[in-house]
Amino acid sequence: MAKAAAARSATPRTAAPPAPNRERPEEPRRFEGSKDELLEFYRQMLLIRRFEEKAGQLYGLGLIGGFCHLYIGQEAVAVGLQSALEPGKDSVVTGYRDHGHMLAYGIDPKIIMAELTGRGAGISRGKGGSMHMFSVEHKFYGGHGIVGAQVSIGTGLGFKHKYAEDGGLALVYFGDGAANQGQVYESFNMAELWKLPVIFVIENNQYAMGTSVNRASAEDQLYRRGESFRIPGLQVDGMDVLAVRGAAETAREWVKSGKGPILLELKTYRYRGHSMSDPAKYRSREEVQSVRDKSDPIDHLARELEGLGIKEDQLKALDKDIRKIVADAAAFAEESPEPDAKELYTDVLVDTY
Ligand SMILES: Cc1ncc(C[n+]2csc(CCOP(=O)(O)OP(=O)(O)O)c2C)c(N)n1
Ligand SMILES: [Mg+2]
Repeated sequence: MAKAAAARSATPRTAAPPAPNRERPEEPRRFEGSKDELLEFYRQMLLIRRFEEKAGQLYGLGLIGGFCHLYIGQEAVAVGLQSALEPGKDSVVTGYRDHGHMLAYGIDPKIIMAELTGRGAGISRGKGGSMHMFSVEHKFYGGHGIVGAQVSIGTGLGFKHKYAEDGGLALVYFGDGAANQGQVYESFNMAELWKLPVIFVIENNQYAMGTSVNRASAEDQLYRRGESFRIPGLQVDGMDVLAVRGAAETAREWVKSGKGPILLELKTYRYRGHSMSDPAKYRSREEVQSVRDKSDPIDHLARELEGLGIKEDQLKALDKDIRKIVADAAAFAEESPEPDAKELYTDVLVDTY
């Protein structure tokens, strides 16, 4: 006892002087793209929306089994961020709400829909389903069902880019709920210590299943979550694709110049339930409607395009084309055969290692 008390009293009472301040990135500027670039963002966001609506229908028809988490409302996040990356050079990893991220990479909607319906032509040969899609060719590393697990995997991807000196970065998405997981902070520590090229992105859609961010998070300004690791954070309007793209450029410059990781908090909203089986009793219809009316990312960009002289008819024609692409993807998925029985033992561990 006496020994312990002596040890305590030997502890210095004055705190060490604060470490020098970390350099901060400049405030990002809203992206000023050409008319064609903006139209492309619009097309990609609308493709994600229509694809997800169709996935919801197919789920209702019993054609999609297991879990299915839709991305409706959050389209500007994946499109704005990934448009600033180099596919095949930079890596991306995310959670189970992953269809939009794959579409934003230009991956064929047919093979994504075939994966959702568990067909052999799917991107994971029909064996991954909604939550576990990969494309090594695009350096898209999933698709993960364990909340927060992708953050340490993504930090490893960042380590690989630095170790191999291949000039790539890792874009690591996770949710507001995942932001309270312990492994996120172990990853932050290593990423900053080793100055890894990682953009950590919190997709703050306000809810983790039925729990609102304010109810579950002591610090609900999630962009500040890297502060004790000296990782700078920026809060971004995730419903404005041009603001997202601007922030993505700032973040890309930061990590590519060797300054270590950066954290972006994207404020967004999901219109549908957590997954297809969520009755969403924890929030009012009025709350959802009000976001749809005031902040919808696709409507937002449509108004911007109309200001640039694009006629409403042109946007309607684009919507028609996209509906056709999605209908074709659904037909392809329905017509494709299920995986061959011999696939049962491929890509899975069937032995000890
Ligand atoms: C380690 C772990 N704990 C709990 C779950 C169950 N679970 C699945 S999704 C989820 C909520 C995550 O919310 P958030 O990170 O905000 O992502 P969002 O669904 O909003 O995209 C929970 C608790 C899980 N899959 N893994
Ligand atoms: Mg969430």
